[in-house]
Amino acid sequence: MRNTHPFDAGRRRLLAASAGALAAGAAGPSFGQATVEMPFANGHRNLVAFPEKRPLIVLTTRPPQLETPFEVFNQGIVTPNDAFFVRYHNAGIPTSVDADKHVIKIGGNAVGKPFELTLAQLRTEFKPQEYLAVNQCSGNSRALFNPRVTGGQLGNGAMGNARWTGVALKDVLARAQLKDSARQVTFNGLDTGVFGGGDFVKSIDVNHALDGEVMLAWLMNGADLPMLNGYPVKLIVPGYYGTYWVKHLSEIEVIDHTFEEFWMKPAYRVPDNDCACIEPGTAPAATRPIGRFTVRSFITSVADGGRVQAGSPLAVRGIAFDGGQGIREVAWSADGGQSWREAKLGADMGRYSFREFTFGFTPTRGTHDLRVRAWNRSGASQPMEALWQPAGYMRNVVESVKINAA
Ligand SMILES: Nc1nc2c(c(=O)[nH]1)N[C@H]1C(S)=C(S)[C@@H](COP(=O)(O)O)O[C@H]1N2
Ligand SMILES: [Mo]
Repeated sequence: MRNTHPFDAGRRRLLAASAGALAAGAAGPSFGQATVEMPFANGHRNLVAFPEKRPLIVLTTRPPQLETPFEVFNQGIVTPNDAFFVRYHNAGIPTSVDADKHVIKIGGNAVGKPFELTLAQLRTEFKPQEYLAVNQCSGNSRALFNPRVTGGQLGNGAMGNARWTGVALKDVLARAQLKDSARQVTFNGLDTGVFGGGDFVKSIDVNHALDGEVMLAWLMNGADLPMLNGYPVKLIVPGYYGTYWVKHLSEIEVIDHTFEEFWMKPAYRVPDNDCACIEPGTAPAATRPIGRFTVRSFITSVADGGRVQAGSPLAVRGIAFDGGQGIREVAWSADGGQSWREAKLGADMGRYSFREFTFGFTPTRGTHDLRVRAWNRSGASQPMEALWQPAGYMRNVVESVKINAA
């Protein structure tokens, strides 16, 4: 295990990159900086390489909020660490962590035996496990909401699929001697709150925490976690929105009540009904904490507005995922959803992973409105018309990719 972290060396780069982004924002693209136009109003963005990252789409620099350029999702089912999106709420983020000194404190009023774990203990005293799982921000695709909503104006790149290696939270909690009163488990990381909602702390129910799948991971795609993705250890909550995947994990508390501090209430809640949606402009009657992903699918091999050759066979590829049932079927349409055929599914890489699909057709001259729609193994699918909610979470409409064949 190493003491220092490349982020240390990259710290100057972080500052330089931030300054560059600010300068470019103020003075326009005359600095020669790479920029991108996202497909929505006010979608002009800079592409900047933060430490351990390739150039990513910058939403904010302090704290870093970075989106993955969508073409990355066509390059493989696993999202490379240096391309993986970054989301923070508070500016007080760690820029170097001594992995040999890092400890995770386990306590709370519903444990019989509080204790501390070093990373070395975590790695050696429990049985490791690993699986592929998608991490997706609740607000992924928020900028596509209509009517628009406030919050980070993200395109579709606040998601990624990685192989996570760690140990089951269940095994760690087994050492703490949970009391019968245990109701929820809270998670805190090294970053600190400066204003607004304060320190970022999340919670899940104790039954969920003990499901054997929720894990404390120190490897991402076989390598140390990038600093910006939670080095040296991060909570993995497969199938659940990224808000629960607490980075730089340092404190776990088992408590005898439902935790309702800012980041659980009022933040990160959805309308408490079947669609987690309401009519635009109305207010939800009741809310609940956001939970599992809805079903999504994306064409990755061709972008909206793309040009293809008329009369030649076109191979189309994409990805689908859901909250953990696994994808059962993907259908495709080249006529805006009037007629549908079945796509071919790629290898099953686990029920929390992206699932590849492919299909082919020979476009005639003109515009074709391509759509894909996925179903999971319990029959849940995607709506044809976008659902709306005030926080801009959980978008999963069947998207339209219009291509031009000439
Ligand atoms: N410590 C800490 N963990 C955090 C957050 C944070 O602000 N601080 N943001 C959460 C949110 S909302 C998301 S979407 C994911 C993003 O994970 P990533 O930055 O590794 O892609 O981190 C989660 N974990
Ligand atoms: Mo998020």
